[in-house]
Amino acid sequence: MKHRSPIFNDGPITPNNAFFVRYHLADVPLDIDPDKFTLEIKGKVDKPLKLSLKDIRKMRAVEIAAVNQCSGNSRGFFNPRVAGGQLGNGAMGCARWRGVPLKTVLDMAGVQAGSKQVTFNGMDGPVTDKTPDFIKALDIDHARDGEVMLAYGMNGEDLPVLNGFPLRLVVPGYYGTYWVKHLNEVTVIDGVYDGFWMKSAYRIPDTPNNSVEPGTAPKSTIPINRFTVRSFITSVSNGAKVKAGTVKLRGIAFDRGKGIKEVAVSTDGGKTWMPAKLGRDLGKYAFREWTLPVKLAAGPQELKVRATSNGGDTQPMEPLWNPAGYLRNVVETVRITAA
Ligand SMILES: Nc1nc2c(c(=O)[nH]1)N[C@H]1C(S)=C(S)[C@@H](COP(=O)(O)O)O[C@H]1N2
Ligand SMILES: [Mo]
Repeated sequence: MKHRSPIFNDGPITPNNAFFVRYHLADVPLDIDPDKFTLEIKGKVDKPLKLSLKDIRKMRAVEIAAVNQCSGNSRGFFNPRVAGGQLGNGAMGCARWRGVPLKTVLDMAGVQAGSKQVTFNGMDGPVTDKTPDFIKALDIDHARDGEVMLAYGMNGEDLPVLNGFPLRLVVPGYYGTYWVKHLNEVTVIDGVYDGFWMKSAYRIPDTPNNSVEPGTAPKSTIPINRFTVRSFITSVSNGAKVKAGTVKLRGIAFDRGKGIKEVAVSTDGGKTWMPAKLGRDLGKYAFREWTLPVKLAAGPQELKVRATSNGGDTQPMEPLWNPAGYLRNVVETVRITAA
């Protein structure tokens, strides 16, 4: 079938060779020697560490299925338009990540009292000295929550080179910007990190729904953090032609980590909604599959899908707006023709 999403219609796990790739800096390390690679844990710790990949692989491993989504996923649909990569809906994916909890190595190093944040730096670098290095930060309690992970495995394989080989941060429920790739430097600090990629970039309005009147600037901002709840129809896409009668729709939903409570579908422009059947549950951070057979009469059809999380969050019928084009989660509409 032509009009469906080949990446996301194949179950809740996104294959490694179909997973999106995103970088800020041009100097991407393509030939890291895993035998020479080291991860440094330093800063406000009692015992600074230098761990080899072997050291890390020897520690007790954990696995989690979690969605990685770029903050700017779907930015290209913003109206009025905003600056930045005009992404469609493909800058997201769900994988089984394998590695060790960040907490394990932080505990080994011994975080000192009064520490406030942990910063993360990878091996890629800027090509000019005017570009700030890509460094991200998490609050110390978040970094030690046992879920934030140093991952070396993705869907049963080593991390692909462009997804962060040999080690990346996995921050379940949080936007991809925090999922630092080729991670080799973890620094515990006693202040709030004020580098460019935290202080100036990746900020959202400090308002209800983190949105502002379209075209206006927020008075104050906060660092982007957890995902908004989203859902997609993956079995048909805009422009598809289907046979009139019963059509089995399917798709995916995900949220910030509460898990999906309900997915509903409308075939009448949002007047009435039918609950879909939820599929395999791979955990509260993963894509959740859904299916629903609907009856479609001959003619143009407008299909809508809306998810609600266990936290009670749901998707707006009208898009919210912010100047950086983040957090998009309007109810998606797919227009098809039944004949
Ligand atoms: N070292 C490094 N890590 C990085 C980035 C980067 O530019 N450099 N970009 C981040 C952003 S913005 C996103 S969306 C994710 C994308 O992860 P992926 O390329 O594995 O899909 O990586 C994050 N980790
Ligand atoms: Mo991103």
